[in-house]
Amino acid sequence: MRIRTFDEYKTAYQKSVEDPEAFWAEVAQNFQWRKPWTKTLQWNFTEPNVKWFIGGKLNITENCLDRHLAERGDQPAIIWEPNDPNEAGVTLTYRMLHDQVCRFANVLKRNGVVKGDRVCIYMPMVPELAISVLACARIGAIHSVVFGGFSAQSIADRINDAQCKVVITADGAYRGNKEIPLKSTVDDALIGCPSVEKVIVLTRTRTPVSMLKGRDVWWEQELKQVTADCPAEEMDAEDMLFILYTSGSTGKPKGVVHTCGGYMVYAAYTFQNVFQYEGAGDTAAQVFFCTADIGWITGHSYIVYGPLASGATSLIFEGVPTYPDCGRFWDITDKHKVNILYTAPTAIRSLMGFGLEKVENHDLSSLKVLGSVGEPINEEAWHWYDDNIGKNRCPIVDTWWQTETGGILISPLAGITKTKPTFATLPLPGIQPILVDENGKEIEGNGVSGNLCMKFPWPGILRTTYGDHERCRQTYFATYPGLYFTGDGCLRDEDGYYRITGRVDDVLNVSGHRIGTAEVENAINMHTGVVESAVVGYPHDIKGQGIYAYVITDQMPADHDADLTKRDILATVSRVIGPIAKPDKIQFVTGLPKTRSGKIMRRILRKIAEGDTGNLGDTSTLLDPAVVDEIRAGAI
Ligand code: 6R9
Repeated sequence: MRIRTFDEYKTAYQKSVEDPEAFWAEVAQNFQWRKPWTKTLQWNFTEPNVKWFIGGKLNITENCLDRHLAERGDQPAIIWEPNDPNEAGVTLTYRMLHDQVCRFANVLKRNGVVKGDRVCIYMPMVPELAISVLACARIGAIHSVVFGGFSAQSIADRINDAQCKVVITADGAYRGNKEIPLKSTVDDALIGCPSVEKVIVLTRTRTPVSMLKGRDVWWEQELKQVTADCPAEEMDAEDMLFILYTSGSTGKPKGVVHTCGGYMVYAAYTFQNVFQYEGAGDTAAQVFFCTADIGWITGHSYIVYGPLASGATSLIFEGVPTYPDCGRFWDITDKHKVNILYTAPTAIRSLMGFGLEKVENHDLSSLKVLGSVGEPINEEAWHWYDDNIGKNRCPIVDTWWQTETGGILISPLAGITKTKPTFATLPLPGIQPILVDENGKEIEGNGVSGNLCMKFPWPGILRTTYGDHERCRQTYFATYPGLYFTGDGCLRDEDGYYRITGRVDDVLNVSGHRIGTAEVENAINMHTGVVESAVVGYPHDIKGQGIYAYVITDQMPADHDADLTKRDILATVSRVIGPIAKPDKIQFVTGLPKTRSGKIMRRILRKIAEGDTGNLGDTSTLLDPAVVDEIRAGAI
């Protein structure tokens, strides 16, 4: 399962393409199955229908917990670093984590959760979040984690889409010097969620919360009622493990579905190989610190499942990189002797701005590998990370992947693949990328660019979008028949190295978060007086992309009102989606550039937002070319 040299990578890659089934069957032997699979793979990309390890039975928590007890029961599984560095942290060994997961799984059962039920989790980054996720998996309930920054409306939409029966939350969350009310946001959401029968509330901030009789129960009280004996539910390899909502170019977020067997194999295989994690054998377990939130796929695969299925030590950090000061990541690295740090370009860029003072007063010599994920990393950030954090002795793995892919698809293997700044380099074994032009024709050879697709399934690929398989087909498999379309543009250079250039659809990537332009427009359009809006991305020094909104109101706000109206619109977007979707810039306009068929020409709006107003290209097909001059004159 473990690749140690570039030659071994080449051999593994070749085998994975020539005989994918044999390749993945061999990898999957490294896990604990209750019953072996009878057929390794069945697939087509037309329906689509992808099944891995057919007939295999397992429980992912037996792989993440039980099987480690004999050999590494006393090794830390989770190290938790609280928001406030002066608060005591928590270290959970595999034995302790196993015990707590079993207990909480019994709490879920006590509250009526059975195999196949959906459970929504809206929690701070505390160990209990990982415990909740694993407890669901233990009893075969399907978790749907909603990032703690989403609004009540977003929670409600997700709960209703999946018809969740139970919500797990906390009274509040600490983030930097802020206290965020989670339970009261859940309360607002639940006004419109008839499927929810129970809410389990963890105590964290001990802010006053309303607790509804018959519906709301305290985590701590419930725990007193259960034992630590909870045998794992036997799951089919293709049973659903979780749903995770993600934004696309149209409409509401989709519930991406991952299943038990393939996802487990893929998350653990990529974790061990990409980061070259040491500690599975005789060596002491390395400390792995992924700074993502468990509310995103990166946290699912590389805080919880990948590391734990590999017997690793995973560090969970509750806070933000700039609290109490901009040296927090380096403080944590020093304090816990972090060996592998996995973070996002947006965090690196924001920390770069503070200079080196808070880097240099920490000992970073424990670091061995650095990772990057979520968005393209620019050359300047890459070098800053390499020079100042890795001191030019830690390989950087720029890992490209998506919620839909379950795990990393294109990335260097740490210390094995020669890196090149801004390049995700080469596909992992089992991954067959292909570049196509607009018509779906393959672009062969090197030194070319195109739309990035995959021509063969890997075990971690999404199986469907919850409750709407047709939407899955339409979104990912219909643009280029026979291929999985990623939505990303990509360059393959002369060495055959891949560089992801960004989304080619109407999806923005703001600070590593995926946000659909249509979603933001819908939210803006809900604001009173707004007639129409168009949202585009523009380059932003720290966030990667910023959100630029062009808004038509029924009455053009007078100068003295414009600022207030903008702030009101931001409040509406915050309420409808969450603060992460707030536009950075709002420009009031009287019209939008539209074609005669009524389509907004986003290309022009993008150029204006980028400040590139010199050459807007062909505007002759516009219904009203004069509108462009007005927009250009008022650009912010
Ligand atoms: C894991 C994750 C997926 C989108 C993806 C792409 C962008 C992620 C990247 C990257 C360039 C990288 N992306 N990693 N772009 N280089 N190393 O982020 O999942 O939230 O679903 O976002 O993020 O555009 O399509 P998700």
